[in-house]
Amino acid sequence: MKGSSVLFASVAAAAASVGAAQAETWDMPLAYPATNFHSENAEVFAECVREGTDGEIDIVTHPNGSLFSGNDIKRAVQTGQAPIGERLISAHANENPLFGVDSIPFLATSYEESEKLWQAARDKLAAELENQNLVYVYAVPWPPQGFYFKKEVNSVADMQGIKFRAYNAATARIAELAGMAPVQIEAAELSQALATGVVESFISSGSTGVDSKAWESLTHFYDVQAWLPRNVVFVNKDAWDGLDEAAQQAIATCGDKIAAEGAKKSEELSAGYLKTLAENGMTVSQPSDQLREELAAFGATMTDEWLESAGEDGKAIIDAYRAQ
Ligand code: PCA
Repeated sequence: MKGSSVLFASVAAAAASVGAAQAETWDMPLAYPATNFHSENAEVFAECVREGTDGEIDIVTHPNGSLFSGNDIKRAVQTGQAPIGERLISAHANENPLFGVDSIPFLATSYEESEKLWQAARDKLAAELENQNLVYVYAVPWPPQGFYFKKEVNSVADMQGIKFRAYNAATARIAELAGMAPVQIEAAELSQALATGVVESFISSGSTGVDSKAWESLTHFYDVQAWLPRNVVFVNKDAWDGLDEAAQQAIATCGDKIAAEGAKKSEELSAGYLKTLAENGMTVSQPSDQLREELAAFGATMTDEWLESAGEDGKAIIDAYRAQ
């Protein structure tokens, strides 16, 4: 990959300098399966860019962590090993708390709220990505996050000691607050981790529960709707700067289109995933009042912690969100 992207950068620079259109293949690493709706959106985006640039940019998606594993995608794009990629942005909250704005429990729990929060946060996130040599293109929310267990769980006391799969700092923190043992695992490895008992519970969308066939190992899903985390698509800034303005505009326009369509699709598919879990034998239900209250208290704690860590920018985002 490294060799071809270096070649790519020099070809793009040469093309820009003579003002000629040059067909380029852009490999796009994705972390989730080809059949996942995010991966399907990326395909639609690629087609849109192909059309919008008259074939100048040919984006080829590589789903399921096949080119770079989820955890390596952001760095790969920052360093130019891949010109474009998609990543669950909250997985990088340890680099900058702003990247975790979409995973603050119970702050924004519906598609409408998630959209408002993102409107309030997007420019600041894009600026931080730019500091990291990345150009923001689009983001799409996952369906609301709920808990998967292999037994009935009605309170935090019922969670004690359970091995819990985490995918970002917030999910690890919830485990800690609940007395569970967090293990960081990519979605692509989740089925295996469940089957071998490395983990026995997790929090995620119905989408990932279906992708992972959670019913093969687990029995209960609690639809707590804790937050709607986002996948963000970004371009390496040097690759971006090597494009002419028309190509940049075409990519940005496609990004806006896919962001809108992707959010709609996520919402439309949401209930169907839970139905699939139930059809495969899982008990899909609302949390008990006690569990709901205990989780809400975690949410309050974690909102305070996030505001503490995210400083002025974080406060400005939450204030702007709450003022809407
Ligand atoms: N699926 C991803 C992130 C959030 C979601 O719904 C995962 O579990 O890795």
